This record gives sequence, C-alpha cells and structure tokens, in this order.
Amino acid sequence: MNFHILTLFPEMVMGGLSTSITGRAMEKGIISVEAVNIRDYSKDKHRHVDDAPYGGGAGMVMQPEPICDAYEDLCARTGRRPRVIYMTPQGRVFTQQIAEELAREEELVFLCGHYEGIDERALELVATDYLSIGDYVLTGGELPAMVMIDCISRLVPGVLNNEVSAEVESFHDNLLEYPQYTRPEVFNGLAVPEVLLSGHHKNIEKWRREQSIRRTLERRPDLLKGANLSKKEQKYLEELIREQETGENEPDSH
Ligand code: 4GN
Repeated sequence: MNFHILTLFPEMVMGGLSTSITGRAMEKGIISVEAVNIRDYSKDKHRHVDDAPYGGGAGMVMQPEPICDAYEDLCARTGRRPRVIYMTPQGRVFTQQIAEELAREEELVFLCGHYEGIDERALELVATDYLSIGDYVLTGGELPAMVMIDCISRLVPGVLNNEVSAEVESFHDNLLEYPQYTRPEVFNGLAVPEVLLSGHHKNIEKWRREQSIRRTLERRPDLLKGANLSKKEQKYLEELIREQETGENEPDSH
C-alpha cells in the first residue's frame, strides 16, 4: 500500500508515521509513505501557496494551482489516478468499515488543508472522498491523515506481527475487546481473573467473549445491534440486560 500526503508540513506527518508499527512497516516495505510538499509546486518566487479570500473575510485560502500540479505530477509518477481523500469536519465520519474499504486500494492520496481551507475548485478537480475523524475542528488535515493512515496500515497483511489480531479486535464484529492482564498475578491487591491462569483454553475463550459482550453493553450499547451473537451468547446478553433492569447483583461486573 502506497500512501501519498499532500501537505505544507511534511516533517509532521513523516515524523509521526515513521515511529513504532507504521515505521517498521515502512522499513519492511509493506507500506510506503511519501509526503509531497505542496510548496514545492508554487510558481511564486516567494513560494507562496495561499492568498486572501475573494469576498473578504479572515485568514488565507490555499490556492488551487500548486495542489492540482502536485496531484498531476503524482499521477505521472505513479502512472495512476488514485483516490484523493480530503480531511474536513464536513466529511463522512471515518469508521473501521471505511478503513477496511480503503485498505483494498493500492495507492491513496491524502490532501491536507490549512488556514481557512482550500479553494473550492481544487477540491472539485481532485478530491474524491470527503472524510472526518469526528465532530471537532483542528488547525490542519495532517493529524486526521495520520489517524486514517495508521488505521488503514494495520489492516494491511504483514503490518501487525500478530496475524489474527487485526480481525479479532474491537469493532470487527461490533463487540469491544475483552480486558487484558499480564504479570504480576496480584497488583495492589487486585488479582488476575482465575480462569486466565487455568490453562483451560475453552473456558478462557468463553470468559473473554462474555467480557466483550458485558463491556459492549456497559460502554457502547449502540454497537450491539450489529453484533453477531450465537444463541447462547444472545441468552447471556438477555440475562445481563435483565440484571441491569432489576438492578440485581453484578457478580463479576469488572
Ligand atoms: C479535519 C480537518 C478537523 C477535521 C480539520 C476532522 C483542517 N479539522 N474532524 N481542519 O476530521 C480548514 C482547512 C479546516 C482544512 C481543515
């Protein structure tokens, strides 16, 4: 998977993504990340890429020409016309499902806006997808691009050491992850749940699944609609809901 980021702040995105798991995936050649400095496509002797908005108003607007030229150059280099994602609070909210869909692309371009935004004509000409990471406003599109690239990368085969973890984890089947424990066995008087020390894999699997269901009911009940539960698990969930409603004993509520 080849990621291309059109940005005025290449060091910001390269610094972040070269760290940890995405950095190792880059070293291994499983993904590539290229930051294209939009300023390199300015035709202005002072390398300007922005100007005042027509009609007046505060701040500056990014001009269309350097952005379109950067994209056309990228297309010439790759021999393709990849999808261009524009990160904006006006976009569809990015989800795991959208990440799964984008992970099937060979090349992806992320266009990062700054200041008051980008001249609408550049967006009309190059943007194919308008995505948001949530209902809040940031100073630039770089952090949202990094969030999306991180999320998509971990779905690319070979990026995670653990072959199964990308699938089993939170959201895959609309259930939250079960709690994790490591040494020591007792910490500050809190013991690791007995079943995890038992070595009884069937029981461990059942306990984890139940914890996932319990947690999802407590923290994100909205997700349960889309969960794929077996008959027995459905019964377990109904029992939990009954306990909740009757305010009954919560035997292992952690
Ligand atoms: C995206 C971009 C928030 C998001 C952004 C988001 C930069 N803020 N919620 N800010 O995904 C003006 C130029 C605002 C681009 C934009």
